[in-house]
Amino acid sequence: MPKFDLAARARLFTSAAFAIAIGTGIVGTGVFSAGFAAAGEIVISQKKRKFTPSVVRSKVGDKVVFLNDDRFAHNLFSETPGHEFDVRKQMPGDRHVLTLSRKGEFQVRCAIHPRMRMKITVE
Ligand SMILES: [Cu+2]
Repeated sequence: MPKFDLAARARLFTSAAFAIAIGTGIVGTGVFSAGFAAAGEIVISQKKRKFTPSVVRSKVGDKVVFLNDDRFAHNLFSETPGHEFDVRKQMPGDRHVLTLSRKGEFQVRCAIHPRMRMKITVE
């Protein structure tokens, strides 16, 4: 059997898998828009010692992804009762994922840069 046959089959398989993935995505979107709350992902950039966006409204189950887009370390934390966390040192380029597990409003700050602060409201 010539070699290109195998390659052609591999390509066919890959495109079929891709089509299935797209199909699932469409079905998934349809199901979620029918009334089930899909867990969302909110990306927050830390750049020039600022959070962008600095005010976030979200739902229980959502994930907040904090990206360090600066060239120096940050240290995310919250002292709001019931929402405490401390990331410690977050190096440039690092991602930190926070899953929002309870309702409420809390402030996120940086222990290294006191002016960095933002608010997350979980509904
Ligand atoms: Cu910082």
